[in-house]
Formats: sequence, structure tokens, C-alpha cells
Amino acid sequence: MSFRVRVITAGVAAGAIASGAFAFHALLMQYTGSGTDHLGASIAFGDVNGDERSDIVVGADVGGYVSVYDGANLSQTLHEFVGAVAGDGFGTALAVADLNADGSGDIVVGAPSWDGPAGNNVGYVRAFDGVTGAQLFELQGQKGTDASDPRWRWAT
Ligand SMILES: [Ca+2]
Ligand SMILES: [Ca+2]
Repeated sequence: MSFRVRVITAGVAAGAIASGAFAFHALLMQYTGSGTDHLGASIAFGDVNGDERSDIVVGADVGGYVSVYDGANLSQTLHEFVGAVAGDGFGTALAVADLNADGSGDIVVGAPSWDGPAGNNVGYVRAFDGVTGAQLFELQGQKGTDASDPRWRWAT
């Protein structure tokens, strides 16, 4: 079984048959995972390389990786990130935001199934610089037993 992500643009061509109008939807690009990667489990958009065109970020939560594709050249991979360990769910959640204020979007990836020092399935979040791909920071979930501890919700 494989999972695919298709990038489709709407209404690039239009025509009419008899009394009805219709539009063609052209397939711009298809990204295909392998095995049971779950490529396409998460998707985010944002300009990570500063060329003012949105790039495409795709997560594979079972495969444990995230691929970043250049919006100006859809077959060009800008970055590939992998999780800490197999089965940690890296790529389950994605976001793009300019965290270091350099004008380019950075990539934030969640791995909710990671077993850390604080316990099983505490998860972690990593942020990567959109231009260089360097890791900016990592946040790890915490286990707490005190209900007033705001981190407690992470552990439940
Ligand atoms: Ca871009
Ligand atoms: Ca940035």
C-alpha cells in the first residue's frame, strides 16, 4: 500500500459540453510514499526559502519523516527531516511560521508518540530553520501528577 499527495490546481482550462460548462483540474504534482508511510498525514504551506512563493511541507507519521518541496519547482526537495526513533509519530502535525524573524517560514513538526524520560507518549516538537534546515529547538512533553501544572495536560 502506498500513500500519495496530489497537488491540483483548479480551473486552469474551461470548456462547455452542450448546455453545461465544466472545468479541467490539472494535476501539478504527485508525491508518493512507500510501504505504510502515511505520506500526507499532515500538510502545511509557507514560504520557507524566501522566494515569496509558498512551499509544500508534507508529513508521513508512520514513516517518521517530513519532506519540504519547493513551490517554484514542485519536483525539487528543499529539506527532509526524520524523527528521533521509529514509531514516534514524527510528522503527525505540521506548521510553518517565521520563528526567528528572518523573513522565511520555519517548519515545526510534532511527534506525539515519542517515549521520553518523562514517560511513554509524552511526545516532542522540533522546529527547523526554513532556509538552512538546521534545528532551531526541541520541546519535550512532560508528565505531571499535579493537576495545577499546565504541563499535566501534555501527559494525559
Ligand atoms: Ca518558497
Ligand atoms: Ca525563519
